[in-house]
Amino acid sequence: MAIVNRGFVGRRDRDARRLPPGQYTTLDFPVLSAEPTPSVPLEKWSLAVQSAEHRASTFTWEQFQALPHGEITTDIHCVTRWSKFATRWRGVSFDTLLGALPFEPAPYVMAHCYGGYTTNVPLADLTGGQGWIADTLDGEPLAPEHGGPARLLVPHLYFWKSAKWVRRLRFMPEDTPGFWEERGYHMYGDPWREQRYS
Ligand SMILES: Nc1nc2c(c(=O)[nH]1)N[C@H]1C(S)=C(S)[C@@H](COP(=O)(O)O)O[C@H]1N2
Ligand SMILES: [Mo]
Repeated sequence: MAIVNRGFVGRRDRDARRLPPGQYTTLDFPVLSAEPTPSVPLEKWSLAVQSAEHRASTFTWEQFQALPHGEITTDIHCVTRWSKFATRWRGVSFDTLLGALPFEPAPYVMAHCYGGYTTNVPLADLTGGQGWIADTLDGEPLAPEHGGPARLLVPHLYFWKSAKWVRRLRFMPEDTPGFWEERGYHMYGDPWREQRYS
């Protein structure tokens, strides 16, 4: 009896520890977009990476697909309080992307999206397997409403940092607010410290 009971409590404990403060878990996948879903044909899609000195490297869809891809299964946490456990993504890690650049990165990144959305993330939060350009979710090409063809994925920060429809990554010497950050969201957005608003 005691053992069974402890096992049950243990699992609930583990889930509780997995959930940042003020969040609840959801099984479906809500769509949150400030703008209409842009339609980007793959032959027109590109990802530009821009240095702080305005040098740029541009990847076509084909070139992006040729970069080594990896998989990550991770929990995600939206500032509107839903969290979703164990989402399975495939994409190019920032480590891989940085290795393909002919210039040195700067300490902050602004992600610019088709549709105009922007968000800022420190480079230190994108390296070491933490940041991805994801193009696949649960084994399927990333659906347009969830950011397809490709989106940023930075799952240890609130999900507004995971910019959908990413088209340009711009390195910056200083941290500068993006779309929601200019409207009062936190500059960093750590769900474990409930950094929702500044
Ligand atoms: N381009 C763009 N990216 C975005 C957003 C947006 O409005 N536009 N919303 C952000 C927010 S607030 C969240 S919670 C997630 C939602 O992603 P989902 O719609 O795939 O759940 O995308 C983030 N990335
Ligand atoms: Mo969000």
